[in-house]
Amino acid sequence: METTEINLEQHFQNKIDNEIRIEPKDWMPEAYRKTLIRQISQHAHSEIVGMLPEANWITRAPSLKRKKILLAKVQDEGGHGLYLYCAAETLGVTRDETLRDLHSGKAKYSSIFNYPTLTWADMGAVGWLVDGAAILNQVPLCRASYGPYARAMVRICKEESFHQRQGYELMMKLAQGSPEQKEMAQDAFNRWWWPTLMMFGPRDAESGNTEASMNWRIKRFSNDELRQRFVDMTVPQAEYLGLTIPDPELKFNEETGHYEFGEIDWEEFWNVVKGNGMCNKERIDVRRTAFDEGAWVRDAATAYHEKRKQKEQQKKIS
Ligand code: BYC
Repeated sequence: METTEINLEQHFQNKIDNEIRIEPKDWMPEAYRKTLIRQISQHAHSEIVGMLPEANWITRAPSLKRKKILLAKVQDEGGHGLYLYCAAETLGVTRDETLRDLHSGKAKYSSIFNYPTLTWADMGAVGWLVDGAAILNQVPLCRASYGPYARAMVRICKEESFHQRQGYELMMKLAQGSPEQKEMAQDAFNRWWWPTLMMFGPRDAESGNTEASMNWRIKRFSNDELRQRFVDMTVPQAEYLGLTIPDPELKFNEETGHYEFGEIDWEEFWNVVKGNGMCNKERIDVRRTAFDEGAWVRDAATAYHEKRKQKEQQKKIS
């Protein structure tokens, strides 16, 4: 490494260690840039693909109030995806490139969105569990060292907290409803509990990116730390709803003050991550079709922009 590059690297790490944000025009090591592009674009894809399992229920929401809530939530997620794609663009990657990687299957997105939403109760379980997990993971990202990512996360987290609350409230209504409704809530809980624990990523020992991401203060907590926090937070919420946690090994350890839980099915996790989950193919097919069918909108917007530019130039000349 050249002396100047060592100095730049040292200066960069000093800024990180002193909690000074890195901004788009600042010098940064190539590996930091690549890690951010990977994480931010995968996060954006997760938001966009995450709209699909819920959009499935908009036309079947049981009341006008629930339909409005669900519509607003899905729209928020579209917005989150857009802020995040913009944050990724500040690192020198184009929207076309990130979308190409999603459509070709090269880029990952959260494993959780490859599970089907089978009943209305799944809308409650997704809001309560999936958004609950997302908040735990994302609140520390509001302090990520890269400015545009951290700032996008502040707004996203505010909206996520409403998403989580509406999910818990929906589950409460079902859990306090008829025996059939309570059964639906329990069934949804049984199906979403384990996939939600997988959202936090592989065990720390298998998490190849954590060490560097923590040194760069992109990640503030490891995958296992956040997963444990989620279990500790969610078990009392499930008990309050009167639902049974689908884990016979779950028990509270008085000494550590934490819940111990059973082994996650890591084979299932990696299978889903590698593209072989229940809905992987369907999700990507829907995204590809939406992209192709939206080409005329992008073309029209570009043509309109060009026309306006030309008109403004003509005005300046005359
Ligand atoms: N699914 O070294 P690791 C939402 C990959 S959206 C798929 O620990 P890292 C919502 C990982 O990418 C929620 N892949 O990685 C939206 C890596 O592969 P690559 C999305 C996963 O990055 C709509 C490999 O496994 N949230 O909440 O240090 C409706 C090894 O992992 C998963 C974010 O994206 C997974 N679950 O840590 C409702 C948050 N886990 O990339 C809700 C931002 C791991 O090296 N992202 N992999 O090929 C993060 O915080 C981190 O990227 C992760 C993983 C904690 C997810």
